[in-house]
Amino acid sequence: MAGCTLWGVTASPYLLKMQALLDGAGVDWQRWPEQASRPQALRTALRLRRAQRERAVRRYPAMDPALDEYPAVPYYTFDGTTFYYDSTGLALHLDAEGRGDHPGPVPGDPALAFICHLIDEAFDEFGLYMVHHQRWVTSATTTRMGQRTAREFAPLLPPGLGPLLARRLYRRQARRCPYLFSVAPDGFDCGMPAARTPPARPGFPPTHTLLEEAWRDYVAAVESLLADQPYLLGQRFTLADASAYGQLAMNLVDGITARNLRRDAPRTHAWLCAIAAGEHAGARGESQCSPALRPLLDVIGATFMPLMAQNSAAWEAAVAAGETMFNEAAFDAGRALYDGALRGHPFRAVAKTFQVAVWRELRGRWAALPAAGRRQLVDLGLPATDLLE
Ligand SMILES: N[C@@H](CCC(=O)N[C@@H](CS)C(=O)NCC(=O)O)C(=O)O
Repeated sequence: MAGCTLWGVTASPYLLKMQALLDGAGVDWQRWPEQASRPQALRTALRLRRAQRERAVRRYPAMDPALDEYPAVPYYTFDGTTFYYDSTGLALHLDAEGRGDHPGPVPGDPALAFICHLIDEAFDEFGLYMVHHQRWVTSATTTRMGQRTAREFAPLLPPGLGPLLARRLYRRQARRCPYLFSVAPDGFDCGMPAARTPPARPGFPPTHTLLEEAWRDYVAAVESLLADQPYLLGQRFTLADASAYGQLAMNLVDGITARNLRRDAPRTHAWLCAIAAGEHAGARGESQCSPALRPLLDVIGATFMPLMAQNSAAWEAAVAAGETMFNEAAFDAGRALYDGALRGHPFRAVAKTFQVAVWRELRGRWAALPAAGRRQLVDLGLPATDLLE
């Protein structure tokens, strides 16, 4: 079976998710540029750049050109010419094309498949905010992400430029914290120089407590679930595990957060390390919606789901008011901003089109679920279903 070439860096939770999906499917992979020769890395970087310019990069099964945007990383290709992006897209790609010789990453049962996609998107969209905050705020003094990423880009860099890239990455990512929902209180000090200190922003309520409480609750929910079963949805590895792994494992290299994980959630820490080592490949067995899922569904229903609903409402209102700029460009320009609240914590954020697409897709899956499946999930304790209607 043809292998897969991933384009990205281990600093990205979505790349970690892609690696785990490929291991789970038994598909060989390489991570470029780090594992490529200089000519291979330069040629692929040029090809990818051209494909982006020509809007020829694909998303499986389809891209929504109005709402979706190309990321910086990761990308994947099976033939070195056709490039794809999106980690959930890779899961569906593997599933549909029966690549690999293991059962697909999405359970067949419709109600289970819905929960699988809900957990996947919750970690993709809200998980990112929590782990980015853990890296750049909680682990600001111990993360080595800059040097690590510069090392992984080395095949593309002129000799000696690594340290400069590392320095720029630290500053860039700290500066981007408010766009990724992590807003510091005024006068915040993380023990680092100002250029590496995640900023406050006038008019934006601080969100550090919100994100730290949520991270603690997500981790505790996973820890209790893994006491009952080897994976989030039962006996075998699914897309839900790949997504939770991608986000939570991102912090395994960040020092303070990794230590906190090992201390407060030893089972989860060991689970993440086992998936990183590919031990989930070939895991067989049934998937099921266990009552032990309840704490995880509760925190998803109090964070991810209401955030997606508020983001979609803000986007619709902005479009109705003639706004055309969204996502990071709008955030930097102070446009398409909205006020909301999660778990009693106020926040200010920018309307994100790609999250409108995520929420629209999830609501579509809920609407397509047979009534018996919805009832089963409501009986299981799935919260906030009114937001899905
Ligand atoms: N939906 C994409 C998300 C990819 C993504 O957001 N990647 C981040 C890096 S981890 C990115 O490109 N952020 C924009 C940037 O850093 O400029 C996936 O699942 O693969």
